[in-house]
Amino acid sequence: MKTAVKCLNRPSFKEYLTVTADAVSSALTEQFPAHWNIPAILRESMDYSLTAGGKRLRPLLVIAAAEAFGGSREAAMPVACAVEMVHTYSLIHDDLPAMDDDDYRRGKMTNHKVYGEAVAVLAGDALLTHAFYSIVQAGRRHGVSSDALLSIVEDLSEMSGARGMVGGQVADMSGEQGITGIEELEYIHLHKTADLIIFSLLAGGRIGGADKSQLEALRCFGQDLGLAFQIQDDILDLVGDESKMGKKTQSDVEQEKVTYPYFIGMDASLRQVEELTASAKKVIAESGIPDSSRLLEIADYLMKRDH
Ligand code: GRG
Repeated sequence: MKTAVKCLNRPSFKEYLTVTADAVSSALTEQFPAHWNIPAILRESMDYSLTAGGKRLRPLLVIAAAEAFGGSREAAMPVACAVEMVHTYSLIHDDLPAMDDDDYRRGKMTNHKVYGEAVAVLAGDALLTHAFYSIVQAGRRHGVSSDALLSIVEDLSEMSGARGMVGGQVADMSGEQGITGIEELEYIHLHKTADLIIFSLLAGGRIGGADKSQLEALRCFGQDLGLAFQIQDDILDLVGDESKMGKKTQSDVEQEKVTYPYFIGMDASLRQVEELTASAKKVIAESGIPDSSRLLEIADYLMKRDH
Protein backbone atom coordinates (compact mmCIF):
# COMPACT_ATOMS: atom_id res chain seq x y z
CA MET A 1 0.00 0.00 0.00
CA LYS A 2 1.26 3.45 -0.91
CA THR A 3 1.69 5.94 1.93
CA ALA A 4 1.73 9.71 1.46
CA VAL A 5 5.27 11.04 1.40
CA LYS A 6 5.54 13.88 3.84
CA CYS A 7 8.03 16.61 2.99
CA LEU A 8 10.03 16.80 6.18
CA ASN A 9 11.62 20.13 5.30
CA ARG A 10 8.42 21.98 4.60
CA PRO A 11 7.21 23.97 7.60
CA SER A 12 3.52 23.66 8.47
CA PHE A 13 1.37 26.60 7.40
CA LYS A 14 1.17 27.79 11.01
CA GLU A 15 4.97 27.81 11.28
CA TYR A 16 5.23 29.55 7.92
CA LEU A 17 2.83 32.27 9.13
CA THR A 18 4.66 32.83 12.41
CA VAL A 19 8.15 32.77 10.97
CA THR A 20 7.17 35.13 8.15
CA ALA A 21 5.31 37.58 10.41
CA ASP A 22 8.28 37.60 12.82
CA ALA A 23 10.74 38.22 10.00
CA VAL A 24 8.60 41.13 8.76
CA SER A 25 8.34 42.59 12.27
CA SER A 26 12.09 42.37 12.67
CA ALA A 27 12.74 43.95 9.23
CA LEU A 28 10.34 46.78 10.13
CA THR A 29 12.42 47.64 13.18
CA GLU A 30 15.38 48.23 10.83
CA GLN A 31 13.56 50.69 8.58
CA PHE A 32 14.72 53.81 10.42
CA PRO A 33 18.31 53.09 11.57
CA ALA A 34 19.38 54.55 14.91
CA HIS A 35 21.98 56.84 13.29
CA TRP A 36 19.33 58.61 11.16
CA ASN A 37 18.65 61.99 12.67
CA ILE A 38 14.89 61.78 13.30
CA PRO A 39 13.01 63.68 16.04
CA ALA A 40 12.50 61.25 18.92
CA ILE A 41 8.73 61.77 19.11
CA LEU A 42 8.29 60.99 15.42
CA ARG A 43 10.43 57.87 15.68
CA GLU A 44 8.46 56.74 18.73
CA SER A 45 5.10 57.41 17.16
CA MET A 46 5.93 55.48 13.95
CA ASP A 47 7.39 52.65 15.98
CA TYR A 48 4.34 52.55 18.26
CA SER A 49 2.00 51.75 15.40
CA LEU A 50 4.42 49.55 13.45
CA THR A 51 4.82 47.29 16.46
CA ALA A 52 1.22 47.38 17.72
CA GLY A 53 0.44 43.80 16.74
CA GLY A 54 -0.82 43.77 13.14
CA LYS A 55 -1.30 40.40 11.44
CA ARG A 56 1.21 41.31 8.66
CA LEU A 57 -1.18 39.96 6.06
CA ARG A 58 -0.08 42.19 3.19
CA PRO A 59 3.66 41.53 3.69
CA LEU A 60 2.83 37.81 3.86
CA LEU A 61 1.17 38.07 0.46
CA VAL A 62 4.17 39.86 -1.07
CA ILE A 63 6.50 37.16 0.24
CA ALA A 64 4.27 34.19 -0.61
CA ALA A 65 3.70 35.50 -4.15
CA ALA A 66 7.44 36.05 -4.71
CA GLU A 67 8.25 32.59 -3.34
CA ALA A 68 5.55 31.01 -5.52
CA PHE A 69 7.79 31.90 -8.49
CA GLY A 70 11.06 30.96 -6.80
CA GLY A 71 11.85 34.55 -5.71
CA SER A 72 13.72 35.03 -2.44
CA ARG A 73 12.12 36.42 0.69
CA GLU A 74 15.17 38.67 1.22
CA ALA A 75 14.46 40.41 -2.09
CA ALA A 76 10.74 40.65 -1.30
CA MET A 77 11.23 41.97 2.25
CA PRO A 78 11.73 45.71 1.47
CA VAL A 79 8.50 45.70 -0.54
CA ALA A 80 6.75 43.66 2.15
CA CYS A 81 7.80 46.34 4.68
CA ALA A 82 6.68 49.09 2.29
CA VAL A 83 3.11 47.80 2.04
CA GLU A 84 2.91 47.33 5.81
CA MET A 85 4.03 50.94 6.27
CA VAL A 86 1.32 52.15 3.87
CA HIS A 87 -1.24 50.01 5.69
CA THR A 88 -0.07 51.36 9.06
CA TYR A 89 -0.26 54.98 7.88
CA SER A 90 -3.82 54.38 6.65
CA LEU A 91 -4.87 52.99 10.03
CA ILE A 92 -3.29 55.90 11.94
CA HIS A 93 -5.11 58.41 9.75
CA ASP A 94 -8.36 56.43 9.75
CA ASP A 95 -8.44 56.58 13.56
CA LEU A 96 -8.08 60.39 13.71
CA PRO A 97 -10.95 62.55 15.01
CA ALA A 98 -11.46 63.90 11.48
CA MET A 99 -12.22 60.36 10.30
CA ASP A 100 -13.36 57.51 12.55
CA ASP A 101 -12.34 59.14 15.83
CA ASP A 102 -11.28 55.91 17.48
CA ASP A 103 -9.58 55.65 20.88
CA TYR A 104 -8.42 52.05 20.53
CA ARG A 105 -6.93 49.87 17.81
CA ARG A 106 -5.65 46.33 18.25
CA GLY A 107 -6.43 46.68 21.95
CA LYS A 108 -4.08 49.64 22.38
CA MET A 109 -4.65 53.39 22.46
CA THR A 110 -4.67 54.86 18.97
CA ASN A 111 -1.63 56.79 17.82
CA HIS A 112 -3.17 60.27 18.20
CA LYS A 113 -4.40 59.44 21.72
CA VAL A 114 -0.79 58.80 22.73
CA TYR A 115 1.15 61.32 20.64
CA GLY A 116 -1.46 63.95 19.73
CA GLU A 117 -3.12 64.59 16.39
CA ALA A 118 -0.33 66.57 14.75
CA VAL A 119 2.33 63.95 15.40
CA ALA A 120 -0.04 61.15 14.35
CA VAL A 121 -0.73 62.86 11.02
CA LEU A 122 2.99 63.36 10.45
CA ALA A 123 3.91 59.81 11.52
CA GLY A 124 1.43 58.57 8.90
CA ASP A 125 2.91 60.90 6.29
CA ALA A 126 6.44 59.74 7.09
CA LEU A 127 5.48 56.05 6.86
CA LEU A 128 3.82 56.56 3.49
CA THR A 129 6.82 58.43 2.14
CA HIS A 130 9.32 55.93 3.48
CA ALA A 131 7.49 53.09 1.75
CA PHE A 132 8.84 54.31 -1.59
CA TYR A 133 12.38 54.54 -0.19
CA SER A 134 12.07 50.96 1.01
CA ILE A 135 10.90 49.70 -2.40
CA VAL A 136 14.00 51.20 -4.00
CA GLN A 137 16.17 49.25 -1.52
CA ALA A 138 14.95 46.00 -3.08
CA GLY A 139 16.94 47.11 -6.15
CA ARG A 140 19.90 48.64 -4.35
CA ARG A 141 20.46 45.73 -1.95
CA HIS A 142 18.91 42.67 -3.54
CA GLY A 143 19.22 43.22 -7.27
CA VAL A 144 15.49 43.43 -8.08
CA SER A 145 15.39 44.84 -11.62
CA SER A 146 14.64 48.51 -12.27
CA ASP A 147 11.84 47.40 -14.56
CA ALA A 148 10.13 45.45 -11.78
CA LEU A 149 10.67 48.35 -9.35
CA LEU A 150 9.14 50.86 -11.76
CA SER A 151 5.99 48.75 -12.03
CA ILE A 152 5.89 48.24 -8.26
CA VAL A 153 6.15 51.99 -7.61
CA GLU A 154 3.53 52.66 -10.29
CA ASP A 155 1.15 50.08 -8.80
CA LEU A 156 1.59 51.33 -5.23
CA SER A 157 1.01 54.96 -6.22
CA GLU A 158 -2.13 53.96 -8.05
CA MET A 159 -3.52 51.45 -5.61
CA SER A 160 -2.89 53.43 -2.44
CA GLY A 161 -3.84 56.82 -3.92
CA ALA A 162 -6.86 58.63 -5.37
CA ARG A 163 -7.81 55.73 -7.65
CA GLY A 164 -7.15 53.23 -4.89
CA MET A 165 -7.28 53.16 -1.10
CA VAL A 166 -7.70 56.92 -0.56
CA GLY A 167 -10.51 56.98 -3.14
CA GLY A 168 -12.16 54.06 -1.37
CA GLN A 169 -11.89 55.80 1.97
CA VAL A 170 -13.45 59.01 0.62
CA ALA A 171 -16.28 57.02 -1.00
CA ASP A 172 -16.82 55.29 2.34
CA MET A 173 -16.99 58.59 4.21
CA SER A 174 -19.38 60.11 1.65
CA GLY A 175 -21.38 56.89 1.64
CA GLU A 176 -22.05 57.19 5.34
CA GLN A 177 -24.73 59.69 4.30
CA GLY A 178 -26.46 56.85 2.42
CA ILE A 179 -24.96 54.12 0.26
CA THR A 180 -27.37 53.51 -2.57
CA GLY A 181 -26.62 49.90 -3.33
CA ILE A 182 -24.29 46.98 -3.28
CA GLU A 183 -22.31 48.31 -6.29
CA GLU A 184 -21.26 51.35 -4.27
CA LEU A 185 -20.33 49.12 -1.36
CA GLU A 186 -18.30 46.94 -3.71
CA TYR A 187 -16.43 50.03 -5.00
CA ILE A 188 -15.54 50.95 -1.41
CA HIS A 189 -14.38 47.44 -0.51
CA LEU A 190 -12.47 47.04 -3.74
CA HIS A 191 -10.49 50.23 -3.27
CA LYS A 192 -10.30 50.69 0.48
CA THR A 193 -9.36 47.09 1.18
CA ALA A 194 -8.73 44.94 -1.89
CA ASP A 195 -6.34 47.29 -3.72
CA LEU A 196 -3.50 46.92 -1.20
CA ILE A 197 -4.04 43.15 -1.23
CA ILE A 198 -3.88 43.11 -5.04
CA PHE A 199 -0.80 45.34 -4.92
CA SER A 200 0.94 42.93 -2.54
CA LEU A 201 0.35 39.94 -4.81
CA LEU A 202 1.38 41.75 -7.97
CA ALA A 203 4.53 43.11 -6.33
CA GLY A 204 5.52 39.64 -5.12
CA GLY A 205 4.82 38.24 -8.58
CA ARG A 206 6.95 40.91 -10.23
CA ILE A 207 9.85 40.21 -7.85
CA GLY A 208 9.58 36.48 -8.56
CA GLY A 209 9.41 37.03 -12.35
CA ALA A 210 5.73 36.31 -13.10
CA ASP A 211 4.64 36.71 -16.72
CA LYS A 212 1.67 38.77 -17.91
CA SER A 213 -0.94 36.05 -17.61
CA GLN A 214 0.33 35.00 -14.19
CA LEU A 215 0.15 38.62 -13.01
CA GLU A 216 -3.43 38.71 -14.26
CA ALA A 217 -4.20 35.56 -12.26
CA LEU A 218 -2.67 37.18 -9.16
CA ARG A 219 -4.80 40.28 -9.75
CA CYS A 220 -8.03 38.23 -9.93
CA PHE A 221 -6.98 36.18 -6.90
CA GLY A 222 -6.32 39.41 -4.97
CA GLN A 223 -9.60 40.96 -5.98
CA ASP A 224 -11.67 37.98 -4.82
CA LEU A 225 -9.59 37.56 -1.71
CA GLY A 226 -9.77 41.28 -0.88
CA LEU A 227 -13.55 41.36 -1.18
CA ALA A 228 -13.87 38.16 0.85
CA PHE A 229 -11.52 39.64 3.48
CA GLN A 230 -13.62 42.79 3.84
CA ILE A 231 -16.94 40.93 3.98
CA GLN A 232 -15.42 38.67 6.62
CA ASP A 233 -14.31 41.81 8.48
CA ASP A 234 -17.89 43.14 8.38
CA ILE A 235 -19.17 39.79 9.66
CA LEU A 236 -16.60 39.68 12.48
CA ASP A 237 -17.51 43.25 13.46
CA LEU A 238 -21.17 42.34 13.71
CA VAL A 239 -20.50 39.12 15.61
CA GLY A 240 -18.16 41.01 17.98
CA ASP A 241 -20.82 43.65 18.63
CA GLU A 242 -23.44 40.97 19.23
CA SER A 243 -21.30 39.21 21.79
CA LYS A 244 -20.89 42.53 23.63
CA MET A 245 -24.51 43.70 23.38
CA GLY A 246 -26.68 40.66 22.72
CA LYS A 247 -28.19 39.52 19.44
CA LYS A 248 -29.26 42.25 17.05
CA THR A 249 -32.58 42.56 15.40
CA GLN A 250 -32.83 43.23 11.66
CA SER A 251 -33.74 46.85 12.46
CA ASP A 252 -30.63 47.26 14.66
CA VAL A 253 -28.56 46.07 11.71
CA GLU A 254 -30.36 48.44 9.35
CA GLN A 255 -29.54 51.48 11.47
CA GLU A 256 -25.86 50.70 11.56
CA LYS A 257 -22.86 50.98 9.30
CA VAL A 258 -23.74 49.99 5.78
CA THR A 259 -22.03 46.65 5.23
CA TYR A 260 -22.57 43.40 3.34
CA PRO A 261 -24.61 41.88 6.19
CA TYR A 262 -26.73 45.07 6.10
CA PHE A 263 -27.54 44.59 2.42
CA ILE A 264 -27.77 40.84 2.00
CA GLY A 265 -27.96 39.46 5.55
CA MET A 266 -25.56 37.33 7.54
CA ASP A 267 -26.11 33.95 5.86
CA ALA A 268 -25.70 35.30 2.35
CA SER A 269 -22.59 37.23 3.47
CA LEU A 270 -21.06 34.03 4.85
CA ARG A 271 -21.85 32.25 1.58
CA GLN A 272 -20.32 35.13 -0.38
CA VAL A 273 -17.05 34.78 1.57
CA GLU A 274 -16.99 31.05 0.74
CA GLU A 275 -17.77 31.62 -2.94
CA LEU A 276 -15.19 34.36 -3.38
CA THR A 277 -12.55 32.24 -1.66
CA ALA A 278 -13.36 29.26 -3.88
CA SER A 279 -13.21 31.44 -6.99
CA ALA A 280 -9.88 32.96 -5.85
CA LYS A 281 -8.40 29.50 -5.29
CA LYS A 282 -9.64 28.25 -8.66
CA VAL A 283 -7.99 31.06 -10.57
CA ILE A 284 -4.66 30.44 -8.83
CA ALA A 285 -4.84 26.65 -9.15
CA GLU A 286 -5.34 27.02 -12.92
CA SER A 287 -2.69 29.71 -13.44
CA GLY A 288 0.43 27.61 -13.96
CA ILE A 289 2.21 29.34 -11.08
CA PRO A 290 5.15 27.06 -10.18
CA ASP A 291 4.27 26.63 -6.48
CA SER A 292 0.99 28.19 -5.44
CA SER A 293 0.52 26.05 -2.32
CA ARG A 294 1.12 28.84 0.22
CA LEU A 295 -1.20 31.21 -1.64
CA LEU A 296 -3.94 28.59 -1.51
CA GLU A 297 -3.33 28.02 2.19
CA ILE A 298 -3.52 31.77 2.82
CA ALA A 299 -6.93 31.92 1.09
CA ASP A 300 -8.27 29.19 3.39
CA TYR A 301 -6.71 30.78 6.45
CA LEU A 302 -8.34 34.15 5.72
CA MET A 303 -11.76 32.58 5.21
CA LYS A 304 -11.53 30.88 8.61
CA ARG A 305 -9.96 33.77 10.54
CA ASP A 306 -11.70 35.01 13.68
CA HIS A 307 -9.96 38.37 14.14
C1 GRG B 1 -7.01 56.97 5.84
C2 GRG B 1 -6.33 56.92 3.42
C3 GRG B 1 -6.93 56.26 4.55
C4 GRG B 1 -7.42 55.02 4.39
C5 GRG B 1 -7.96 54.22 5.46
C6 GRG B 1 -7.41 50.88 5.99
C7 GRG B 1 -8.44 51.93 6.00
C8 GRG B 1 -8.43 52.92 4.90
C9 GRG B 1 -9.31 52.04 7.01
C10 GRG B 1 -9.33 51.16 8.21
C11 GRG B 1 -10.68 50.67 8.48
C12 GRG B 1 -11.01 49.41 7.79
C13 GRG B 1 -11.91 48.45 8.48
C14 GRG B 1 -10.52 49.19 6.60
C15 GRG B 1 -10.75 48.01 5.83
C16 GRG B 1 -9.46 47.32 5.67
C17 GRG B 1 -9.16 46.50 6.85
C18 GRG B 1 -10.01 45.33 7.14
C19 GRG B 1 -8.14 46.85 7.59
C20 GRG B 1 -7.63 46.05 8.70
O1 GRG B 1 -6.66 45.19 8.17
P1 GRG B 1 -6.01 44.02 9.00
O2 GRG B 1 -7.10 43.16 9.56
O3 GRG B 1 -5.34 44.85 10.18
O4 GRG B 1 -4.99 43.37 8.16
P2 GRG B 1 -4.11 44.46 11.14
O5 GRG B 1 -4.47 45.13 12.44
O6 GRG B 1 -4.01 42.97 11.28
O7 GRG B 1 -2.91 45.04 10.50
